[in-house]
Amino acid sequence: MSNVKLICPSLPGMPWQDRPQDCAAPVWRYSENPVIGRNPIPEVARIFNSAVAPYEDGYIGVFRGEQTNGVPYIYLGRSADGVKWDFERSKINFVDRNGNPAQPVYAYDPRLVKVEDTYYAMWCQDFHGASIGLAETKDFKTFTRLENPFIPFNRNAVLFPRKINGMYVMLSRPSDSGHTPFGDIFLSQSPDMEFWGRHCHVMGKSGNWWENLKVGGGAAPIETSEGWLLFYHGVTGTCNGYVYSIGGAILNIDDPSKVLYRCQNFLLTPEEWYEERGFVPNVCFPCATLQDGDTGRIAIYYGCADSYVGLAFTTADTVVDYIKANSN
Ligand code: BMA
Repeated sequence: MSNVKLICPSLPGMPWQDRPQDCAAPVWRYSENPVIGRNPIPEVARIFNSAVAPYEDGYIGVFRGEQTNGVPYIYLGRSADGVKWDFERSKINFVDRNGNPAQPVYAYDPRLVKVEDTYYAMWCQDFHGASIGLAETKDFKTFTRLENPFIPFNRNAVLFPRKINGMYVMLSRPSDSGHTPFGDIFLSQSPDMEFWGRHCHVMGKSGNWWENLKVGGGAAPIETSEGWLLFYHGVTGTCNGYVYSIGGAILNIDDPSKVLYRCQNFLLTPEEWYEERGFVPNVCFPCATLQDGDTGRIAIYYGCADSYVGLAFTTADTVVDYIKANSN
């Protein structure tokens, strides 16, 4: 038995289910999935690829809502238990530093990461092509846009939850303007969340069939005694389109551009009806986790088939041991 420590606060009320007796997998699904179904609020047909965080007595999140006009946007949601969510009817209103409206044309695949006393949301938006949008909030009432960190084309930005060697650190995935058939994970640093540089390559596609086309950052990396635990998505191409699975890697704690271990097996791949059937079939797309520093429990929020949000569970010991044992 290993004893991997999660270096994070305790979160005793987080969603949790023990691994079923008959399950040997390193990550297991919540029995009541999907936790967000279709038509969650008027004018929003589907919510998926969304991110949550502990906030006050419960949880808060930024949710990708596919409007009934087909344009994706970000909606705020709140939950007492992390499972049952209430959404605001209207989209998040972004403002610039002067308080003037600063709405992106569209916004999708948001992540939400707290660094020190500020929550940062990052998403994909139009900036003369697909690129990363960034905003900060302290109260979830005012979302202030920051400079776009990267030029187009780029997607899947994920901030680390603390500064490393005094710098903010963000993963991203340079891409093209379409359903990009390639993509590696890069790392960039900033002293102030405005100027980004020191770009490094972290990892690309691999020879493992489930991630032999492209990879992209998923949930904000989790600090552990073994390094940064990264859940990411890996994509393969089939004669019927892309298949998105969840992969796992462990990055060096002081220099997370260095991959210490990378699991050759997927951690979760489309198997259930809500992952295999939907607007885009065969998609498991992780965007956030909750974790409890006392027990090592981890809950993964992932988009399912571009139609639903699912929850899956693991523990620090289980998943880190599995990644290390199956690393190539
Ligand atoms: C990617 C993104 C994701 C989506 C996935 C599968 O390019 O657009 O939002 O989940 O494709 O359609």
